[in-house]
Amino acid sequence: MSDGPRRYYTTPIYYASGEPHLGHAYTTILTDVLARFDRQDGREVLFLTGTDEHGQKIQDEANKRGVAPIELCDTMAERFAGAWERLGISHDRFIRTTEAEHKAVVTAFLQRLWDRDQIYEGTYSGWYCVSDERYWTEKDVGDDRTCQVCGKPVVHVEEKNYFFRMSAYQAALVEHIEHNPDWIVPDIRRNEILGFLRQPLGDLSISRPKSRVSWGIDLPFDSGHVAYVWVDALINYLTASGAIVPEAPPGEQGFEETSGSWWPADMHVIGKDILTTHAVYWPTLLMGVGLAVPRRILAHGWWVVGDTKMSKSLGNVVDPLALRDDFGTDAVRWYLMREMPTGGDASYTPERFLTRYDELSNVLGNLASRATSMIVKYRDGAVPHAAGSGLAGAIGQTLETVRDSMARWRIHDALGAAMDLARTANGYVEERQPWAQAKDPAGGDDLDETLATLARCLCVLCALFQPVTPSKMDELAARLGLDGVPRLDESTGIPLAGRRVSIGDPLFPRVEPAWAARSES
Ligand code: ME8
Repeated sequence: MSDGPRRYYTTPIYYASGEPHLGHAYTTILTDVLARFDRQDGREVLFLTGTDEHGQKIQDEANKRGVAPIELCDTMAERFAGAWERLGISHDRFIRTTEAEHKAVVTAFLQRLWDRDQIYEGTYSGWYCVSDERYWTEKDVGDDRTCQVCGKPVVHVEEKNYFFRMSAYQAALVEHIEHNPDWIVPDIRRNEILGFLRQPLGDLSISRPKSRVSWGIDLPFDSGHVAYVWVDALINYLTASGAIVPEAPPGEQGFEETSGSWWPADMHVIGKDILTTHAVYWPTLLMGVGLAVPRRILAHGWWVVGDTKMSKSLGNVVDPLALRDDFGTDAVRWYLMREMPTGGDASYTPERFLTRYDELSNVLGNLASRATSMIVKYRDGAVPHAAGSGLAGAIGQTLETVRDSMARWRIHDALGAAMDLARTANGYVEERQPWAQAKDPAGGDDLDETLATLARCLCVLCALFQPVTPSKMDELAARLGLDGVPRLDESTGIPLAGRRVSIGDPLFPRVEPAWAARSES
């Protein structure tokens, strides 16, 4: 991660063969939270997401539906973009691998590898999983000949392929990982890759004969083959960075000089299912063309249902948009970020969703509602002129914990600490009993201090929750009479005395969709 003023974040680009589900939403919201947190901290951010539109999987799905591949991609790209809009994603660029700009960068990249003698022609004989677009060895597929990742049957292929000399970079990659302990986060994933790299690394097939897959980008040095979809897809991160200028003469295309562009990416956020492609194929390909590797890879865990990974091919997906229709965008974001320990797995259950929603409603929502109501009731809606320092210690400690957790990409801990501050503030209300202070003729100053403290705390909470619940925090900022959600570093000092506070509907109202019928106990 650069310490500089700019950060470039990416999500995987999702296959345009199926609808967005909760797993895709998780990665994208996680990246969004990181991007928003950095923007709020004053950094300039490039946040990239998009769709992966080539390869056999897309070709087969389009055939199944009886449409042209590009029609399927147009439909699905719109579906993903629409889902991200409805889930409050603040990406700066939505890339599609069928875009002319991307095709030109892939072509330049492959030509560059070819010119540097990094590619040779050979024959591939082995197993292939269409669903994951991956080759597997005899050992990988076992006796039942199924894919290691999705469990679907694999097919045997024997074909002419072009290979990238990936094995030549094994030692350099191991050295890079050993010298950069935080390059792959969390540690368990780093160790997994180091373990994988203890075996000899083979070369990488980077092409498919058109006789089998025609839906792809032509190899510049053999038009009878298209680029392997994973190579095509990984290069999207480079396309969007602006580092490569394909039409420039060789030597000026940007492969040597990347200053001024967004490359290298500060963080690729991915799921653990695609760790090898990102932590082995991608950096070695970059070494092959002479470019810097990304600064960090964050590989999160899986949302599971029961014991099984949630996935389209397994048919057990939860629709994030349906949840959002019932509870609102911010509730879905909060649940996903708070429930899954960043890097680990988590199980989706409606009960846990409700428990997390109750936290928003009963702790944060309740605090906002009682604090604003009391300022309106007892002080005619104006934040009193008082120090408001009653919770300064707790606020200071929370900010420290949040910053520390975010710096270690433990988003769930950062959010837990923010919610704990709201809990502490509710405790402060109980302890101070402002309703009693209001009745006490000598309690005026104490009441002012209580209310000013609560206003300060809400102001800080507004900044802390903004990356995860942005639209509700816009509402809260408006109710506190602020011009907008304050920056985190300004939230402790921004003047509040005299601001006009207003009361509104509950921020997180009680919701009872049929599936969420709560048992009375
Ligand atoms: O792999 N839990 O696309 P994809 C958590 N096109 N995250 C999940 C998940 C789950 N159950 N299921 C999916 C591809 N994801 C390639 C990527 S990148 C150059 C090319 C998320 O549509 C997670 O981020 O299969 C995972 O890595 C990604 O969706 C896979 O999406």
